[in-house]
Amino acid sequence: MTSIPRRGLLAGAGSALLGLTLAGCDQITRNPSIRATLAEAEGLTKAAQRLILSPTALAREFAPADISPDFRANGSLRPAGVAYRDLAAGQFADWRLQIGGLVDRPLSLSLDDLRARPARTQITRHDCVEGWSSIGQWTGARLSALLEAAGLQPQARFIVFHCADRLDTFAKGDRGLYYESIDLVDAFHEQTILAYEMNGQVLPVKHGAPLRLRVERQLGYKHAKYVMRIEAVESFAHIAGGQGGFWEDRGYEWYAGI
Ligand SMILES: Nc1nc2c(c(=O)[nH]1)N[C@H]1C(S)=C(S)[C@@H](COP(=O)(O)O)O[C@H]1N2
Ligand SMILES: [Mo]
Repeated sequence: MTSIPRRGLLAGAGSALLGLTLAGCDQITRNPSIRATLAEAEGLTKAAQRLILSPTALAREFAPADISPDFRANGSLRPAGVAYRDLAAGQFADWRLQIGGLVDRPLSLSLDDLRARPARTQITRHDCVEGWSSIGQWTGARLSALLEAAGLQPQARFIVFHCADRLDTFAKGDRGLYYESIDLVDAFHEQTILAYEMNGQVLPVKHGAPLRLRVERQLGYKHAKYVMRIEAVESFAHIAGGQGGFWEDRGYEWYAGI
């Protein structure tokens, strides 16, 4: 815990807040790459949130009665191109999730393979930066278990999610492949899953079929839909615009804590 950035912020915060911050950190700080991530000052927003929120604190979970009858869909609603069309036509039987980069054992997993891995179901609220929220139930493979199976190398500090869709923005001619990234604190968080089910059904195309990220303590744009490939990296500076995500390359915060 001594490596948490900007500890000085806590100076006047009192022992109750300090106690909350220290709770549950033991396990996570045993991992050297997580320690390294915590050690880097990523900017005040993230540092401040991480001080108040323990690395293992859960996002709020809801009851089945709270599920939104009409969960909104946003951004890409169906990736263009024959490759995705053919995969979808075959119920994604030929689709494989690739897990590579800084790992000892690269993996190639079918939906059935993913369903056989440790899973989690959670009912959470999705908050879009555009100002709407919806509550849904998500079931998916725990990212931590997949990364443990692949064996992260010590230099790995971020997990990048490469998606199937290209997105246009309001700016003329601005178009790019959607991607996102998270640090190892969020990657190993209990509620961070790769969801293949929504509200007890197979994940619909408009919500990111066959697989989408749920990273519940952050805003909607971090929740990459249509995930095709996962890459462990030391830095994302060499990817696309270098800011760690499609919207981050266009000015959004990389750490989008709620
Ligand atoms: N691949 C991909 N992932 C994406 C997006 C997108 O356009 N493409 N939009 C993001 C935004 S801004 C939000 S709010 C959520 C919307 O998820 P939903 O369609 O399931 O509501 O997906 C996020 N993930
Ligand atoms: Mo969003």
